[in-house]
Amino acid sequence: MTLLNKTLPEERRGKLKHMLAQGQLVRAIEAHNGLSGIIADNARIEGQDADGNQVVREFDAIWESSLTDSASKGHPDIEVISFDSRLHTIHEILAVTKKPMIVDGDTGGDPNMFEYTVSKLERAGVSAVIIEDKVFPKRNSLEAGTTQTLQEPQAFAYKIKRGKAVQMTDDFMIIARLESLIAGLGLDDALDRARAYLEAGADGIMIHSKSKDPSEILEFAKRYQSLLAELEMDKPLVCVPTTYNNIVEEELKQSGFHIVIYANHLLRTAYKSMLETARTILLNQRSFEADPMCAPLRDIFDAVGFLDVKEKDRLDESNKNTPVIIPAAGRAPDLEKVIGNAPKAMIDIAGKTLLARQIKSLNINRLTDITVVTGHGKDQMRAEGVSFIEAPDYEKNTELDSILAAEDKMSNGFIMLYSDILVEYGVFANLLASREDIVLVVDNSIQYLDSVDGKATDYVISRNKRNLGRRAINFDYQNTIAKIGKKIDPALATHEFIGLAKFTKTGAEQFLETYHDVRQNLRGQIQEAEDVSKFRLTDLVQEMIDRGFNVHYLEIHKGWLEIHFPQDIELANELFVSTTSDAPQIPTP
Ligand code: SPV
Ligand code: MG
Repeated sequence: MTLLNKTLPEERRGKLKHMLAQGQLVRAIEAHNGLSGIIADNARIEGQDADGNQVVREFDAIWESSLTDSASKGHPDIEVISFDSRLHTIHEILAVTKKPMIVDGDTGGDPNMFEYTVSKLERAGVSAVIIEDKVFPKRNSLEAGTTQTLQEPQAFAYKIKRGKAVQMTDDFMIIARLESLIAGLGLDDALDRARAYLEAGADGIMIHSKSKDPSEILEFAKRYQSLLAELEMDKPLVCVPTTYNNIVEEELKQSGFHIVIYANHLLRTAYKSMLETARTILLNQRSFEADPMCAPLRDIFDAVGFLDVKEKDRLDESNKNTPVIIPAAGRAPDLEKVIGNAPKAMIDIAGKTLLARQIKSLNINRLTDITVVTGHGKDQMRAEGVSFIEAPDYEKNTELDSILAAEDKMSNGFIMLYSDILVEYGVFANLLASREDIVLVVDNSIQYLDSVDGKATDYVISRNKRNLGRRAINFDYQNTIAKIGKKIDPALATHEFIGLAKFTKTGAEQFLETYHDVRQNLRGQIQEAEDVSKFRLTDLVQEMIDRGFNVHYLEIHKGWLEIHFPQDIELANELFVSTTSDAPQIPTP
């Protein structure tokens, strides 16, 4: 649940009346703040009843109790908490819930005050207010020995009339609460008062009792039905079975009750367990022993919408303009006969350079911060909408050094794309959506096809068991790489790294930390590189894996081309010429 409860006041307000019109027993539970409101809104059980019927049970409405609102603010229930403060709690609960709310309006104050109360509650989307016929300032009804003074019935009836006159919709209900039994005035007094309040326009009656035995409220319910028949009215009856808590809902329903309110139970359980936890910590002088008494933090995060926020942050992060680094400084010895001294990025594929096609694929995925690292043939490098930087000492360096030439683009995460590959648009989209910190795009076709002779391939061995079945689902978090390198036995390889990878901010930190450590502190053979000066990207990735960093992969099946040999250019030309226009189409990169 989040603040985005998507329930407008006008949608919520009429829900209570609607439920009552359906003839259902409305089950309400108390809430005293946003979190308990979320519990009231979400609590649900599902299972089979004693007869084997499938049942789903939840609360239908929320009771915004004066007792628990006051107690949660550390105050007694004596109308000392201002209406504004109560309204604050009410708004807090409404913001995070969908269910209808019944507000405990205490005595309602004088008729003028009550008009404002009705107006504000109705506007907020509250479905009903229940006011009790005590004299202001009232005392809570449940404490034995408390003096309870009731208001003169006609004065209370007048207050109800005034309230009914200011309400603006038919949805809102004003329910009169009878305190005759609490004050020891008996059933006759209660029924006389019920008659007066109904005649004044009350939308229902709540009969309150602090007896442990439900017989007096059951007797009231019987006589209330006769009263309604006499008045030719049909108005709901409400009870609060806090003290007579043995009776079950179905019996209350059969006895003529329409709304049952569990008025204080969430606050009471919270108080008890908070006290126990506090004492347990004091006793042990640490929180270890108290931990099993606590809800996991993640449950709280989930309930209050923090996990939703985290997910949205992640999407924002992955959708923002992640910098792309294209290392394009190397020679292309296998292509020199065709392209001479030109860099591979400038190879013409059906009328456009390879680099221009890469830029288009990136832009379509809203990736526009592109840095091309040049070196060999740099004077011939041309492209719109990218920045060029020159790799230092590019004749001697590896592609990893070229990538690192763009180190200042890496701090918030980056995408690395080799300059000699063409990739379907959707692969970038999937890569951007991936959750993990380091994700390499790998092709699984080598499990089914022979690798190309003479071409050094970046083999990958996945940690997952090879799935030979026809059907499978991949979960991103499970897709981790065990080994990567050119010297891996092709028979053991599960995938081939295509030359596209994503690093989040954290992934980039791990990448740079490992790179700089290796460059500064290690000498001689490192992974497949015989010397640190020959250290390549795949060596660095393997080194990171060996140091315990998780390197994930995004698996594809074909969907990309590598331009390595003259025949690759021919194939690319064939594929791209066969598409008639520049318009994006699947799978045109
Ligand atoms: C409340 O919950 O505040 C009530 C019910 O008014 S009782 O405490 O039983 O009076
Ligand atoms: Mg109350």
